[in-house]
Amino acid sequence: MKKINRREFVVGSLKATAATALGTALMENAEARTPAMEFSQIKLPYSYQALEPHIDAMTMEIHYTKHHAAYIKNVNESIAAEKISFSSDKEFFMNASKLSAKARNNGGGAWNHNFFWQCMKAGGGGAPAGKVADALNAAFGSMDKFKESFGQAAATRFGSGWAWLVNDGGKLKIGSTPNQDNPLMDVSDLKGTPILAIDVWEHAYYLKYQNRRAEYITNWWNVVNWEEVAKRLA
Ligand code: MN3
Repeated sequence: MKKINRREFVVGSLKATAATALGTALMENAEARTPAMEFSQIKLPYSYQALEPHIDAMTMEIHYTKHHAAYIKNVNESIAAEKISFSSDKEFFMNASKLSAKARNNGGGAWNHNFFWQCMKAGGGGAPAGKVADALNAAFGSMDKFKESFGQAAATRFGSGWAWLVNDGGKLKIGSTPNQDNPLMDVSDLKGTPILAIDVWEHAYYLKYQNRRAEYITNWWNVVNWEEVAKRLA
């Protein structure tokens, strides 16, 4: 390991201080110009390769850097252009029926993917432990039945969309939404707080699975992040 001499240390500290001051100034400046609300893309919690072989690196990279990034950019454009001002994502989605198609579709796309990335992890899958297993068994009869219903919702969503596990006022429910709609939207038939979701747009699986959506869904269980599900159920 390289030993840092005193002079280098002092110079390094000064640089860090200057950078902090500059960062604060930039932040204050940005705040003054920022619209009332803004969506941002979370940092992917793992590498593009991390979910191999179930989800390939190329799909992850395109999905994150092209599709998701575009939803973020487009919804923020809409928010600025249409002067949309809500205090939270939740309020934004509760008013989805009043939004333009661009704001609704891209807002959904922005939020849904941030949620989706966290539904997965490297070395995920397996059987959930403790209270997650208890909750799913109680609501759906067994883990197998839960997976079957959720898989069915994902497989039968016609065209592009999402399948969800939601908590609707203390009751766990499974359903799906078209396009980039989500269960937080007032326009959605399925309502509740999202607990788990799978993206069944073709862009989520086509490079590896082509038209075989069912195979993608089956393999997707191998990357599910049950710890995250546990946090959301808490
Ligand atoms: Mn997608």
